[in-house]
This record gives sequence, C-alpha cells and structure tokens, in this order.
Amino acid sequence: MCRFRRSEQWDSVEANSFKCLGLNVKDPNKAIIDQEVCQSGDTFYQYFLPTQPSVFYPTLTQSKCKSYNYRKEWRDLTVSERMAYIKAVQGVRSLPSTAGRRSYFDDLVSIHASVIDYIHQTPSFWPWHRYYLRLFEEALQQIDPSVVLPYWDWGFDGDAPLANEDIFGKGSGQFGTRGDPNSPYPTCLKDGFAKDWTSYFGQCSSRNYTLDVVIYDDSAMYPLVLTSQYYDNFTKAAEAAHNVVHYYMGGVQGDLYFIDLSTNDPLFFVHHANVDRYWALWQYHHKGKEDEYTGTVDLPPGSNNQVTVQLSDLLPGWNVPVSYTMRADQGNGFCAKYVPYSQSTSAQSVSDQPPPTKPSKRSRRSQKTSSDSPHVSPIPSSWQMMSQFAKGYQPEGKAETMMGLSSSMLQRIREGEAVLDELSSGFKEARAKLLESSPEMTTEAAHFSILASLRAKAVRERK
Ligand SMILES: [Cu+2]
Repeated sequence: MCRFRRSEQWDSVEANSFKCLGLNVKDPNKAIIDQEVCQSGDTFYQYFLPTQPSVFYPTLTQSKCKSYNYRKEWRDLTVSERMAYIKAVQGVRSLPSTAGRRSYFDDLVSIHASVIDYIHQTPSFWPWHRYYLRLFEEALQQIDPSVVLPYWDWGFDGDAPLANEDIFGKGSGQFGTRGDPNSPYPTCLKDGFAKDWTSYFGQCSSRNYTLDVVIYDDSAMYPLVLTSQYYDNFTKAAEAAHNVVHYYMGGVQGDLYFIDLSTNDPLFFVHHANVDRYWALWQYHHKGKEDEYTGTVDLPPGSNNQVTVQLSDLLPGWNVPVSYTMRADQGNGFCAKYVPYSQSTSAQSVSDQPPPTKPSKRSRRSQKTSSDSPHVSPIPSSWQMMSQFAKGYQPEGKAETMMGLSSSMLQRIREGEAVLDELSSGFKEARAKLLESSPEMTTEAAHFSILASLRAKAVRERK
C-alpha cells in the first residue's frame, strides 16, 4: 500500500496521467511513487512525486535570500528588458523537455493541465501558482540570468485593459491581440511575439476576448487586500477576480478561457505574477498572518468530501509542502519583490513608497473613467466545461475526467464576486463623496486618501 495521507482510488486508466507528470510508469497498472510500487486499485494521495525530482524542482534551500528578483510591471520595463524577457520566453520553448515533449515549456503547460482540478477554486491555488511561477522564472534565468518575471497590473486600467498597447500591441515586443475573426482559425494568435505558436496539444496558441465582462480594478483589488481579515476570505475573492481576467482575455475558444490550456498563452505568466503580487501584498499588510493557510478542498474534486487544508499539504504534482511557498521573498528559493507600478497611485499608496508628487496624466485618465464602470457580470457556470466539447483535442492528464465547475466551486466563485462587487461600489461611493466635499481634489488624490484610510483602519484592527 502506498503511503499517502488523503485517499483517492487510483484507476489504472489514469496511468497515462502519471506518465505526463514524469512518473515512471512502465507497466500501465503500476506506478513508482516515492520509491514504492503502487498497484492499480491502491489508494493513494494524489499529490505525488515525479521520478526525476530535479526536473520540476526549483532550488529549494533553507537559506535566506542573498539577492532579490525585482518583479516589475511590464510597462515599467525598458525596451531592452522587454526584449530580453521575450527572448528568454522563446528560449524556454527550446529548453529540452523532461518527458519527451517538444520543450520544457510544454512540460510546464502539461503539469498545470494535469492537476487542473486540484488547484483552482481551492485554497491551494495560491501556493501552487506561486511555485509554478518560480519554476518558470528559473527556466527564464537558465536562458538569461538577468531576466526577472514581470507582472501585468490589470487592475490599474481594468476599465479599458485592451487600450494598453504595451501589452496588447501587434509588434514583436508585445503580447499581441486576438485572433483574426475572418480566418478559418479565428482565434489563432497572428501578431505579437507569440505569433503562430503552436502548443503541445497540437492546436495554435489562441486568444479571443469576452467583452461583456468588466475586469475588477483597483477599486476592488486594493480594498480587498487591505480589508480582508482572513486568508480564506481574501483568496476566495482574489481568485474570483483572477477568473474574470482569464474569461475576458481568453474569450470563447481562447487558451486563457480553458484553464487547462491557459499557460499556452504567454499572457498567463504576467497575469499570474500580478495575482501573486496581490497575495504578497495581503501578506505584507496582515503581519502575523503570513503563514495563514485555511479553507477546505473537495477530494476528489467534484465530490462532497471536504478536507481541511494544512501547511504540510504537498502541492499537487510536486513533493513540496505548501509551507515552503508561503513567503514570496524570504528564501527557500523564493526571493521575489514586487515593485509597485510607477504609474499607479493605488499601487504606491499600499506600498511603502512615498506618494507621487505629481499625478501622471495616464493614471488620472484611467482612474477617472473607472468610476463609471458597470459591475462585472459573473462568469457563467458553464465555464471550464467547454474544454471537453469545444475543441477536438485531448489534453493530457485529467482530460477524460475533467469536470465543469462543481457546485462548491461555483459557490466559492459567487461568494468572491459578491465581496468584490461590494468593495468596489463602497470604494467608488466613498471617492465620489470625497470629491464632492473637496472639489479641488484630483481623483487620484481621492484614491490615495481612501486607500490610506483603509490602510490605517486595517492597522488599527490588527492591534
Ligand atoms: Cu492555473
């Protein structure tokens, strides 16, 4: 009997999904997991070890950080930094695969797809993706040690994200636009640096937009960071906000729409770096709670068997305890610091940077219009179901068993969306009031002042 703490029946049909994780599966009815041979029908804990640990492991050391990876907003990168990043991303697509795929990039896509049901709409979403980003960043640094993963602050101009030409531009230094609706393959990326990429699963890298939703912007995200008292409240809502970005940018049939394929789109990594930044910020503002890791997960996914998570849980797909990932910048291989976006008053007001002396034209424009944004229409409950039906390919791993959103996942999403909607409308109301009572004030200054008072209140409540 294999020794794993949480039980799930191993069906031999799924042996291939072990293989894709790098597990040694010579006999489809047996797998070597942590040096023990597990037979079909054994009960095992689904968080298993790859056979070649060095492959998927970042350099986990007990040491403190000697230096930091300063992760900057994409728009703050110089042209040469952007080009170095893009070159490194292309390089990861040439790094050898560890499991007979085309490249290490495919390995990364595949591992995410393989554990999809375990790491979304769950508390483990946060540590899992933090670790994943670090793996990607390590791969980038194998190509070019000077490259650091950038982030895309989608909350800054959530009301008009596509106007951001530094990201959504057509040139070789940008991430490209959507596919060409008039072509036979209307979602295939035809511009930007990922132009004509194909994925391991055989289809083109694709992007489309769903323009009838609105991305949660700073008016929701920073109040969420400052006012959420518990890990579970914060992560539930922040993951819901992250979902909307996938849904908006992926559009129907785009890679970001299908969570299991989303890492094919290079936007994934800069989007997720921003997501990780919100977590790091939450941890920064809630001292003493950095190691808080709470909530429940349905095991197996889709069942009603709720299991309480704990710091000693292993990340699905890797033999790495959640506890290793809890600090973004304190060692154990995690030495990332997020530099606030220079154009964002909100980002600076929640960091320890001094407030900008002069409001920038850009953020003034953006933050003014965001007050008119309608509420987000929630993502549909059919989301994620689509991947089984809409495309003629079989992603590796859990494809056969992949499910739509279970009722508990949906509930988690809806609760998160409700929190975000409330915070955002509260913030906008407070801002409107402040601007009415102080007509000389700029929107940017009002923004700053409200966040400062939320921050002060959070500090008081901690005491
Ligand atoms: Cu994911």
